[in-house]
Amino acid sequence: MQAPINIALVGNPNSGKSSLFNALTGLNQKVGNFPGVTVDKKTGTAQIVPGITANIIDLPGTYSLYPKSADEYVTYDVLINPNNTDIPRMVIIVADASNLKRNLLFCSQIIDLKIPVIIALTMMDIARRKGVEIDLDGLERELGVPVVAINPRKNKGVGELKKIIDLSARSHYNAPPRDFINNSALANEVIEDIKKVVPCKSDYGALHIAVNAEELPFVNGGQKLAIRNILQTHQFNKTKTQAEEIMQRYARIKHIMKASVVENDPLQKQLRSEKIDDLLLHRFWGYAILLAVMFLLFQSIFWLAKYPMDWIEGSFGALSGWLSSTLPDNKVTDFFINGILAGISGFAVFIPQIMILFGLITILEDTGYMARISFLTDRLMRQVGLNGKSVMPLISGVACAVPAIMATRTIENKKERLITIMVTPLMSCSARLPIYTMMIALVIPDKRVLGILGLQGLVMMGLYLLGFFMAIFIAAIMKLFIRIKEKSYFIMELPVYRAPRWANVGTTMVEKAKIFVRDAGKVIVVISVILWFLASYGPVSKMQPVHAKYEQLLAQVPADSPEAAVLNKQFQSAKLSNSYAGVLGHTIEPAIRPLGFDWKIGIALITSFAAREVFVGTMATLYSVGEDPQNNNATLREKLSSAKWPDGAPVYTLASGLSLMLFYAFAMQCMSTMAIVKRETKSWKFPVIQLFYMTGLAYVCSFIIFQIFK
Ligand SMILES: Nc1nc2c(ncn2[C@@H]2O[C@H](COP(=O)(O)OP(=O)(O)OP(=O)(O)O)[C@@H](O)[C@H]2O)c(=O)[nH]1
Ligand SMILES: [Mg+2]
Repeated sequence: MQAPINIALVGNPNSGKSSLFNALTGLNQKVGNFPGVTVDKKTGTAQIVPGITANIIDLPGTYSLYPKSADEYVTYDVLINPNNTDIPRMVIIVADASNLKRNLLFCSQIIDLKIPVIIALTMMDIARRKGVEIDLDGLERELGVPVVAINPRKNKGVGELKKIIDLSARSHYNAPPRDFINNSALANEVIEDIKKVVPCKSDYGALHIAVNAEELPFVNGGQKLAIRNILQTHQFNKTKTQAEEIMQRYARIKHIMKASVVENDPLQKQLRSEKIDDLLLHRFWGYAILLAVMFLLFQSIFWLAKYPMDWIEGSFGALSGWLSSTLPDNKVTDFFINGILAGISGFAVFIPQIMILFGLITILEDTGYMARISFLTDRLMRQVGLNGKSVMPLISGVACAVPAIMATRTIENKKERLITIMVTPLMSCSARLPIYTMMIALVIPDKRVLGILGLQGLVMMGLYLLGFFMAIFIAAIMKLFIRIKEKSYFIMELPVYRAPRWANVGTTMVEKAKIFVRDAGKVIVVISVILWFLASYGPVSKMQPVHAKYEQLLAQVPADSPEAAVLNKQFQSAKLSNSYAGVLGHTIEPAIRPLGFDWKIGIALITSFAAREVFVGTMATLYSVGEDPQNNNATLREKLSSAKWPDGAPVYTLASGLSLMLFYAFAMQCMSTMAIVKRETKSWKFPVIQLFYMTGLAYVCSFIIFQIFK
């Protein structure tokens, strides 16, 4: 058994690399129908033939070997940096056959790096529909490297690819002896001199060092100095050389295309995608449809999830009611029902909504519509200092800000990328969904507007829109403050429309539910347990008088009388109010009172500081601990709607409900986001700014809305 060989998958964006990665490794790397799905490298192992295994490295897509954005640098580094731990033994170039000319540019550059190369042609089905016929043998002869047609979406041709990998691994194929173009002629002396300073496998590799030396991590200070000298002596002109290189490559590619590709009247055949785009990108209808799609998305989160949610909620209520009537009435039972079970039920209810949200977003991505949204909104984005490419992170921020912030790597312009990172957490992520849902059910009547539109769904959509417009607004402000000057442009390829792969949609939904249950679940259960302790015990000096008072009062009435029931309820809530958690909540109450929040909400604000998901679980625990045990099968919603201020006024009114929703819409409340912002911006400065501006914004908006509606 040999040691596994490293094989890198590279190619233009959206050409099918991750699909091939999944087909080879059996893993579930994210695949989507738009350029820039993969923004980081990911490794998996594959059995090529008995005796040969490979580490397959999936990489972000790149248009050419001259990187412009952070994700392209990831790929560039693997290909060019001799110290990279993933340095590939061979490279599979995944090339889109329906866009062959442009894909061949990148192929030719890799070939000239003198790394063994296999070209895997995907999208042959689409090429055929476009009327393009490719002579694979001819192409192979012209390029001097093996070419194989595959369809990783349907798992076709992967077996043959493996055979070629095997042959290549046993050195049956070598890098072609002659360069694709005459690289050394481009800058002969420079290349020769650079080779003396930095060891290079190829002329083309040396040329890259000449162009990019300042940015390359493996070129040390001394070498950089030497290279600067070389470039100066020979008066090396970066831009001119690069332009010359690309022109020569295209000239040869044109020749190759003529010899081995037949295009049947390319103008005649309008693809189905183009016809659909005539409508979906229409100057008026395009936007109308975009709004309708967004509206449907948010309505369905409500409609579709309603039944499973009711069922889960009812089941937990029944379960805890049944448990409290069967289990012995002691501290352990109380801990189990009001600590653990309440915490779990608080978030389990939202699994259906989270699954539906992720499912719908996956469908948008898979069909190719997501990329159209970028296109449609580019103009708006530009005015506020963002870019059409900011839209994808913003929309995926609706699911979760963490992958969304990583997705900003595709934005070439540093300022636009930074602003996108700063405002993405304002988009309402799935962790806010439970809070919105709960509050909407409490304070927004279930009415219809104009006969068909549900008011609750409208408010939900309003909250998402609010997040979006706030993001735009803040971006416009930040644009004035961030001083990075760089040219900005928007070039994005529109992928062809494809039917969503339902298996992909299904696995994404299940995966996300699992992650939610595992990650959020862990935190929520731990916090619920701690909270149960804090809510069940308190400082003796405060608890003693409460016990004394109510035990005395209870002794005066018959145990099963209605008066006793009332007293018991008051006793429980007095205990909670004087517990450690209660004391904590009361301490911060003055600060949040102007927003319409009571001390129980205060506790939930504290516990959910690191993760919003915890909010509902906290409320569930607090309202279970403070309840009469007989009432345990009431749902959280019922308990909340009967919550009162000491003066008898309800806690959850339209004013306080709106205020709470706004607070969670804007406040940072997410450690994972801060961590990823730190990683992507490489400094604590930005997450800290984010924490302060978002929390401040949340406070001010909640304050205003509460004062208006109260
Ligand atoms: N029709 C057709 N679709 C394909 C084929 N191969 C992949 N796809 C689809 O092409 C889209 C892009 O696939 P990905 O695997 O995400 O592409 P990628 O190269 O990893 O893209 P980035 O990570 O954005 O660079 C998906 O919708 C796939 O289902 C193919 O041979 N034919
Ligand atoms: Mg990918």
